[in-house]
Amino acid sequence: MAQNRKIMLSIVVVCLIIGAWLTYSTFYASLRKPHPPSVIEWYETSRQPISSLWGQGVAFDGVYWYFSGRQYLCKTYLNYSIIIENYDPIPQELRKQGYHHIGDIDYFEGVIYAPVEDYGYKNGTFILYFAENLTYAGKYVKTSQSHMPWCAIDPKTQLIYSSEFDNVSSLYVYDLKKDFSRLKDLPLSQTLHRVQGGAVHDDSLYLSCDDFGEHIYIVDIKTGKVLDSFATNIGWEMEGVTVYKFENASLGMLHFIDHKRNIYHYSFKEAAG
Ligand SMILES: [Ca+2]
Repeated sequence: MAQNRKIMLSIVVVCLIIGAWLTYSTFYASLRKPHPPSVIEWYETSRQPISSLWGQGVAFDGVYWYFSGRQYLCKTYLNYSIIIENYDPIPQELRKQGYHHIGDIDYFEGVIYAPVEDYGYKNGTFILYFAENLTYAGKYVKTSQSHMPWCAIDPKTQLIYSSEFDNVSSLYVYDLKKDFSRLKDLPLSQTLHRVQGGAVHDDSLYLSCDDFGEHIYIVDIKTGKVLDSFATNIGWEMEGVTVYKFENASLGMLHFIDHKRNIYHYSFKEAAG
């Protein structure tokens, strides 16, 4: 009997110790402040006035800027002085069909990809231009998109991303390697409004939206998850965006334009959340 009582006592003591330890560790964990996660804080590094013709899109190839207007393309030096302009970029054949509005362009391997809308918003169309001289490259691809405000190419995968303009709950993904065939729709983790521009950098898609606060959204291009966003509060219509990390701190990494007024350069720092 005494032996049994000893065993029971030992079990009770062990249980009490485990219980006390669990209570203590839970209590201690609740007392400890969670480690503040580092968050990215975006800030404006500089801005420059732009030509009133450059109010739709922007791209950068590592050396030159490219700007688009509704029916206009332009290539400039880093200081925005003009190298070449095209005042009549939409091929006659497409103009006759009502194509009149170039959106936010992108650059990839010597070619400018322009997303172009028609009056009836029937078939948003990619039109390709030689980046060297901004002449029509002899290729366009119609899609079943209604609006086509922007396009952005992931140079790693050669996938081209685009979307409708408003109430955007998913992205369209086309494959350049398969002659722009529509590969899939990528659902977003949140619905975005008035999407005006896009650019891919390091597996992230940067979207510029003319929503309340003129936000930039950063999307994981593999999952569609909105990873981060911030309000620019520029107070003017948000337009195209491009991403290129400059050594020059005043140029930063993220670059976007408003409607015919400025180009803005942003950089980021890690801040305690
Ligand atoms: Ca762009």
